[in-house]
Amino acid sequence: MTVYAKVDSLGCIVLGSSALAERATWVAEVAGGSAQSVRDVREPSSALAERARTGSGLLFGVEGMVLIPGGKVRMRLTHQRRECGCYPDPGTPPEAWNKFLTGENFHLDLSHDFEVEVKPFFIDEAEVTNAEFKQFLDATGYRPKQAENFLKHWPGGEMPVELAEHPVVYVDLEDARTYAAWAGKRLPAEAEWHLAASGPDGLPWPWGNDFEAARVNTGAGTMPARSLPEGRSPFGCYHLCGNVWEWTEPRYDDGHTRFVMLRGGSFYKAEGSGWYTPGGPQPNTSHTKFLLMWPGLDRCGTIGFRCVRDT
Ligand SMILES: [Ca+2]
Repeated sequence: MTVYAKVDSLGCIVLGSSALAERATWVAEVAGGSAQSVRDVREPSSALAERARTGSGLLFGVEGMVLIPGGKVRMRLTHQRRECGCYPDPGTPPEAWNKFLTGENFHLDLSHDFEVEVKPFFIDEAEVTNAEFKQFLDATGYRPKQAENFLKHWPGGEMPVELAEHPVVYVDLEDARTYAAWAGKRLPAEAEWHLAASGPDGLPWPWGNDFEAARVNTGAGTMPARSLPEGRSPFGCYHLCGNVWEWTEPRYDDGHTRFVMLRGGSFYKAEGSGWYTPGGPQPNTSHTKFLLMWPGLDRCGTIGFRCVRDT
């Protein structure tokens, strides 16, 4: 395991309070250094600017991952109810699912505001790529029991070379979980993903307070997972907003539906109707309830994932 300990990289974490300064100190201690630079994340340090310019370099983490200090994560989120809630939802207990199948109740926006305590963890700086997923397949021979639409974007089961560095898609929750376990990782809890995307200041977008189209994938397909460095999160992660939606844990089951909360949005924006899933890049204040039905349907060209690892 490669541990990177560039103390000056701390400049991109933060921070405006003593509690956050303590996190920075903790990060430095874990990395074997000491906190020397504490700045506001909205004004990136020269180190971060350099990393953003070159698209390279790591914060404190295992290779390809960044360290996220633990702490309380404030989950201020909104989503469309879509058949009951996503829990915790005040007034929407799982057993009341049949009151929310039609009409206003079905389409109602639900807002959450609660806190979750998370432990420190590492998170992939980028979505898992097709090349990385191919390594997993080559090493394990993995094939899902229900293979419908599995890697549908790989003609004849062969990874298109031009997509090697793009996020892998057409993988369901179990495919992603299996990859993560092989890599010695796991999928992120939603609160972990949320913290990685919004930073300690709870930013509405990974880079700041306002949407900026130049920082996200607005094209007609996926982009390389390590592109658009100007859209990186406070901790240096790529494409937490957009490119492809990302699986989070846990999988919920309220007796009526099984579902997973997806985060970040994708390049794709359906037009012409109301849809279960919102289109385009999504802010950190939004998540969506993705109903699980069948692996073949759960595998989509707009859903990928990244992994986390405990410290
Ligand atoms: Ca993404």
